[in-house]
Amino acid sequence: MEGQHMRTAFIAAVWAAASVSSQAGSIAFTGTSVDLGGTGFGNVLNVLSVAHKNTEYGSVTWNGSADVLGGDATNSSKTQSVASMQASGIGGTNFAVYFNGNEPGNAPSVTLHDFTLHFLDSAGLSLFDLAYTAPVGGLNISDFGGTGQAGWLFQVMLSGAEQALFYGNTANRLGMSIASGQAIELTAGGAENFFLGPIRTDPGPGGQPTPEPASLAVWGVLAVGLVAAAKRRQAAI
Ligand SMILES: [Ca+2]
Ligand SMILES: [Ca+2]
Repeated sequence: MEGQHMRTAFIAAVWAAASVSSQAGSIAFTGTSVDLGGTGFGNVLNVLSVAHKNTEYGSVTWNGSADVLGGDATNSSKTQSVASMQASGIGGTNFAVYFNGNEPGNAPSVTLHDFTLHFLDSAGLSLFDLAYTAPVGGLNISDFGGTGQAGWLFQVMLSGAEQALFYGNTANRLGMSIASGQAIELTAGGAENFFLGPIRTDPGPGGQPTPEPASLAVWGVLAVGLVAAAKRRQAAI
């Protein structure tokens, strides 16, 4: 009887933990860049553009009637909170943030740290935030392609509750921020830009998708075969 109680309590605890974790979504770096096929920023859903030499941070939120820009996000034509994202094909977990750097050829990389997406209602009040947490030392990224034409893909995975809350009203808006303590490093040249869209899979200029397990297995079999062949050759000598 006591065992039964303990098992029930254990199941309840696991269920509670699972319920809590299902409340919060996450943002993941996919390690791939994709070709957006654009010719500039006129045909992407811009959210944040930051430009500053050496380090960059900044933010865009919504106060109920206008965007509020902060830090190095001074370009109001490329920094704007976004409403009606569903019209651009974003929905469910089919939701990406694309990072499109703009760096000179002699210093092509930047180091990206944490950033936060702000899910807001039409009055600018917070529905919830979702943060991307970079690995220790940040993500060193290069190979950006043209501005507005390519981007490194971060997948935004909203929980079911977050999807219902955010997509439930097309007047809800998305803002974004990079805190000063999480500034992008090694920046030069033109602005670094973040824009939104559905998930794409066509590889961009730096887009080297990590090998899938199936193709890794093929390489593994090939390697084993080559080693075996080398041993046979050695034995024959
Ligand atoms: Ca650089
Ligand atoms: Ca730059």
